[in-house]
Amino acid sequence: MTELMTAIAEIVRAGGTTMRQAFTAPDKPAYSMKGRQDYLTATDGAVEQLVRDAIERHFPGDAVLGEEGGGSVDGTRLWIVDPVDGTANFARQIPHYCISLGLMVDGRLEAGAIYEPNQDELFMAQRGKGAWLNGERMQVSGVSDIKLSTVEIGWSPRIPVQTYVDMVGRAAHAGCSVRRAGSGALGLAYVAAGRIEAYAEAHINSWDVAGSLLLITEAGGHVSDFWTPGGIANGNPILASNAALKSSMQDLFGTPLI
Ligand code: LIP
Repeated sequence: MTELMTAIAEIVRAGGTTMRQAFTAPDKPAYSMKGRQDYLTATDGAVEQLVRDAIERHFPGDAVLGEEGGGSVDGTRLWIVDPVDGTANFARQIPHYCISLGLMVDGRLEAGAIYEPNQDELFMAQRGKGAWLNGERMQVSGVSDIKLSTVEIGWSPRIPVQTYVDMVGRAAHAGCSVRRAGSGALGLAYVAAGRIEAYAEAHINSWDVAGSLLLITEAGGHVSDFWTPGGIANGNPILASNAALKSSMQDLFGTPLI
């Protein structure tokens, strides 16, 4: 493992340990609402600060953009972090959440990691060096029949209800098994791990995807062009798919895959 990936692994594992301690503490994490169906816990802020401090130690001078603290949207070296992706799950004691961390250099993702502390699963990728799950090489699934596929379709209050309903309806009529588990970052990591065939969402934020997108392409899958225009600052729609269903998924969701 390269020095960069060793540092990233250390940072996301430390964040995950903090999450897990809060999640299992006798006094369950209190939460507030940032908006409709938009949860916030003290752990979100604590983990993001842990990540910011660690990046300053390991990579002084690098820029950081975080879901809770905001920050730069440009910079030669930019770290993009979602300290707790799946906050609604975390707040409601559903063990399906993760920390997501991605490194962008000159506007291109160079490394990414997702850590899910409940299963102790560390998903990592570095450009050109493959994608790994707990040290084992990851590969997207080989499922080539859409009627045998599982697709996760993300939801948030940021999109009109009918948009989401239409996406679910199209996928279900195409024969997909449709799920929604509440963490976009984990759903994308599961595409890379071959656990599901595709992930789609009508709008998702940069911090939700920055740790996962490279996992998918390094595992042989395809993703839509999330970053332009303005993906870092404003988010965008996202589609990710295995290779065998690339054409079917881009036709189904009307989103070109790279
Ligand atoms: C999550 C996102 C995703 C959405 C989830 C949730 P958060 O982000 O990864 O876009 O489908 O409902 O919003 O708020 O848990 O960090």
